[in-house]
Amino acid sequence: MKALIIGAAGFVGGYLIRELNAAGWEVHATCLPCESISGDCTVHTLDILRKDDITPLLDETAPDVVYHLAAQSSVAVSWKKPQLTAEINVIGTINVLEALREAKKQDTRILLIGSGEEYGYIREGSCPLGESEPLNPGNIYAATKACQGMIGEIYARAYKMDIVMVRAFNHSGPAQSSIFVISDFCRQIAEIEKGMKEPVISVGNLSAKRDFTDVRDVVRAYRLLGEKGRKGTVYNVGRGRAVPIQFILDTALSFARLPIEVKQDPGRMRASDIPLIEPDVSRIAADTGWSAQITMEQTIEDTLNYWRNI
Ligand code: A2R
Repeated sequence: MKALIIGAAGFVGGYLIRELNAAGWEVHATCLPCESISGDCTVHTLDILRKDDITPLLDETAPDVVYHLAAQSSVAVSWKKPQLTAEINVIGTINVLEALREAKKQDTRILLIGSGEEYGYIREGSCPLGESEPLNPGNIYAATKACQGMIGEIYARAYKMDIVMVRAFNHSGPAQSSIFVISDFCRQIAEIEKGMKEPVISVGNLSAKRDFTDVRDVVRAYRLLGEKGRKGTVYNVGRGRAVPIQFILDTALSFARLPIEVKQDPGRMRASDIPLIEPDVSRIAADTGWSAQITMEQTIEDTLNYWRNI
């Protein structure tokens, strides 16, 4: 199998390259001219806003599966730069789909990577969230990802293209930005251990329950969906078992090498934190056999060791 990963310089891209390599795939990967990619793959530069550059790349690489990871993926940035977020996440995706359509690459599968954030302000009692649950995005990033998925469904239906839509819930692991909670706690602990910070960890709402999956499990799901997903179908990717943020804190602290005080920081509390977000992952399990295998304890320990070693 041959893959083209668009937007491979980010957090998930490197893991996906390794996953596909290990399964014997040939991998082509793109990044912006200002970025670089490490891993066993052929690297191309591509800005998805330059549509005319996409078609020659598809011709040159002739992939069986395109993984579309390129995005403006930060919720915080999406509030500050809504036009840019919509441009990259919506127009950029349309550019990729149009290039595939025009190239008449009907047999090329494309995975559009969306987000569990698309469900947004969920109804009470609606967890676990099935893929047919209404989308009610609560931020600009989530709205653009919901739009990406809807456009994907339209292209799949109208042009019979082989498109698979993914709604990935929280994923984490070594090298993730510390704006995300597991990485944030682990980074703080590592900095305390190195004497860079007083022995106090700042935390937000610890009672909210969220669903976390190791990024290495997530990219295995992406590989399997590339191989076995049903065309035109939306898949939740997650563990299917939410835990309170308190569990992450307790686990991370259990690995700490010295006593650490916990301090609630009002700046980290969100006004409208939804108490529970948990996906129903029975569809991906039924169609691909996938389920999350790596324990949260392992993810947290590996992430802490990452921060200790940089
Ligand atoms: O924003 P940058 O400079 O970090 O670059 C990101 C890149 N990217 C683009 N690539 C091609 N053309 C563009 N116009 C463009 N704008 C941004 O896509 C970054 O290198 C990559 C996305 O990687 P991350 O932001 O690290 O996302 P991550 O965690 O790897 O997630 C992969 C996908 C994204 O679509 C998320 O929204 C979704 O999974 O959850």
